[in-house]
Amino acid sequence: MREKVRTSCSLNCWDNCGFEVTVENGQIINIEGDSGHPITKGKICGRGLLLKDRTYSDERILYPLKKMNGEFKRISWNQALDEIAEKMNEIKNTIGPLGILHSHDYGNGGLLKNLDKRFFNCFGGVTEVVGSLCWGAGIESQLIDFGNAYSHGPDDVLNSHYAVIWGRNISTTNMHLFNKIKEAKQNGTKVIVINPLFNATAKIADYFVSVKPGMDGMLALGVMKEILNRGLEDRTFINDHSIGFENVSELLSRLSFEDIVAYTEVSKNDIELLAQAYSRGLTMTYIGLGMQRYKNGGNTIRAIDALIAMSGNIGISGGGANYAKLEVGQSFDMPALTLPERAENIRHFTRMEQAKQILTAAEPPIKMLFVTRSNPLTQVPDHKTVKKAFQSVETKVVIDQFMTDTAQIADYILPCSTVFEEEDIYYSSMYHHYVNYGPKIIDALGEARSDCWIWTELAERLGFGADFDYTIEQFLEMGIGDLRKKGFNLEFLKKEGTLPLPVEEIPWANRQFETPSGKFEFVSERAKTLGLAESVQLAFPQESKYVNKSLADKFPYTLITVHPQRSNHSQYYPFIEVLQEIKVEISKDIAEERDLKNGDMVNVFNERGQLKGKVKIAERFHPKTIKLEEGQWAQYGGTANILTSNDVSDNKLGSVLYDCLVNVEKLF
Ligand SMILES: Nc1nc2c(c(=O)[nH]1)N[C@H]1C(S)=C(S)[C@@H](COP(=O)(O)OP(=O)(O)OC[C@H]3O[C@@H](n4cnc5c(=O)[nH]c(N)nc54)[C@H](O)[C@@H]3O)O[C@H]1N2
Ligand SMILES: Nc1nc2c(c(=O)[nH]1)N[C@H]1C(S)=C(S)[C@@H](COP(=O)(O)OP(=O)(O)OC[C@H]3O[C@@H](n4cnc5c(=O)[nH]c(N)nc54)[C@H](O)[C@@H]3O)O[C@H]1N2
Ligand SMILES: [Mo]
Repeated sequence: MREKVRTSCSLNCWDNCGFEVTVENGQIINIEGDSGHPITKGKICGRGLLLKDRTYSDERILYPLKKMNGEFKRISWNQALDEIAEKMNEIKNTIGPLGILHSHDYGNGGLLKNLDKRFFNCFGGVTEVVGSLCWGAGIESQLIDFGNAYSHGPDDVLNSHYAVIWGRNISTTNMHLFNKIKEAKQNGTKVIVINPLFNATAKIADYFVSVKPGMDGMLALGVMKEILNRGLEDRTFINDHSIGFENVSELLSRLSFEDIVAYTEVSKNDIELLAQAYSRGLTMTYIGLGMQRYKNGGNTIRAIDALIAMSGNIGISGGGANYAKLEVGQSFDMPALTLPERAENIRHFTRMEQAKQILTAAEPPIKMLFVTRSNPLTQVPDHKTVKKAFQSVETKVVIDQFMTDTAQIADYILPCSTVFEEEDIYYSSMYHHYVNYGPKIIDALGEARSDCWIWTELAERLGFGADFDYTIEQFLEMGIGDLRKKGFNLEFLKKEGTLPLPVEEIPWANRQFETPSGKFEFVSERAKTLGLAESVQLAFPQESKYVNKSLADKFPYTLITVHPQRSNHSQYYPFIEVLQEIKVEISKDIAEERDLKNGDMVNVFNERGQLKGKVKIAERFHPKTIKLEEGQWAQYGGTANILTSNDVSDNKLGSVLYDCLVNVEKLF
């Protein structure tokens, strides 16, 4: 029998697409977009389509594996779970539960994926990772400025005169926003793209502003200075709804346009154009994740927030500082699901520095590692240190579907099911507020099991089975919590396939901010208490001539390691042949300086490591920039994170993935 079932994409992405899956005799035979989904409207990308191939791939791990004498051998679930539970108890009883590190990311957007935290909390609390490789610096900045990180509803850009896509590549990473921007453009909205790399998003721009990597904060300062010079700032907002603007104007008075043009490598003309767009309004800004992956990333986002605020683009339809949509994840009852109060003790490592911290941890040292929903050996910066640190841990458990670079070094691999083999609900706190229902559509292949099943079985063996003695439906209800009172319920979601969360269409419309002062904070006491700068500063990337001249002399090019169009991070490299070759895209001036032609093989290197790849010259990249795609597997040449630094951003919770100087040499 053939039937069509509505479900969801599970990938870590802005779009959280609705799927319609055709099933015949218990097999998925086709995936297409759910045309009834109000946001994604039947259009999905290649990554979504390939979830079927991932499910049925011959490469999939379908049985628990244990490494014995250097080789993986199939074992039973009982053996795997008994041995892992025994090891956990042994560590708890000798050095304490903090000797276990839970390293995870967001490889799957299901609500019940958060049960890993419930498991480790109920165990007594382990060493957990905090901060984010992805967007940590910007989130922290918006928490400081606004008190939270909210975005406008997807349709509101149709009311904007200008849409500024600042440091994002939406044509590749957020296709439904890209389509919405094209619609807005037809409606008369002018599109401005600010990026060091001219990409497919830039192609639809009315204005493209090419900026020196890591200098966007300075650019925002320049635009504010121009707005002030013209007397076009929104004095009502500044006086009535913000505090501390004097600090920003004082900083601006110390900066000349000559300096700003020299630092940003953006012309005065372009600065004037941006000032005009922002002060005329209504200007919708899509603040990207790219430009906060620098040492000065937190400061950059605070400067851009400040520009959007002082120009009067906050809390109005057609405006906005869209960075994240945290109101989505915050709608669920995470404490009920994860039971934080059950952890007696917790130690935190940052995601960026986890490897360094494993190597130096004492009292207790890390004796056991659990990796869930992530592939740190490919995705975490400073790969050499990550590999060394992870390998040094006595017992390593990886829950995954594939033999990733991280799974390769595991002692136990526990095979988990895919989105089609388990029931959950899916959301993304990035772009829109629709939650998708994902029913269990097919039986799990082989002996793959859901993460939830794995935690339940382990909890039983460890003596807290009662905390997991719930059905999937009960867990989902637990997470939905008080949303029921607002008309969002599981029954209705199952029937409809997707439902909107009750969130504001226009954040901060009432000008009541969630900061300590209740106002937009150009100056923040909270930041000061956290040991951070209280307001926007003059700040540079750490790997730049302004901070480290000798490093910049040795390694003159900035390496930006963006997200691959055809893969979600590392997840599709084994399936797509063209991805298996490393492509080094270089700006024209580098080609001239190093005498390189398209197709030449080069070595990209710095003090952390090196990578080999094939040159492609990009005519319109900002001078001295190189682009690589992240996610590459070791067997196909190695991850870009061989070259990146594991330092943390200025506000301690973000990565500095793109704050990375390299050199290139031609290979023969
Ligand atoms: N196809 C695909 N889509 C994805 C993902 C994927 O792996 N593949 N991943 C998903 C995830 S987890 C995320 S976080 C999002 C990320 O979505 P995006 O933020 O759109 O994607 P990135 O590749 O991180 O893009 C960073 C952008 O920042 C630019 N950039 C780098 N440095 C600077 C700078 O100094 N200034 C400015 N102005 N721009 C700069 C880069 O050129 C690039 O265009 O995408 C999601 N969608
Ligand atoms: N150089 C560089 N590095 C980067 C970035 C960059 O731009 N440049 N981007 C950063 C960003 S934005 C992000 S978000 C991170 C992403 O980092 P990761 O989340 O570690 O990246 P993925 O490759 O998506 O790995 C997710 C893993 O989870 C597995 N998985 C999928 N579904 C499930 C499931 O249901 N359960 C379990 N247990 N596992 C599952 C997948 O098979 C895959 O191996 O990478 C960061 N690293
Ligand atoms: Mo991300």
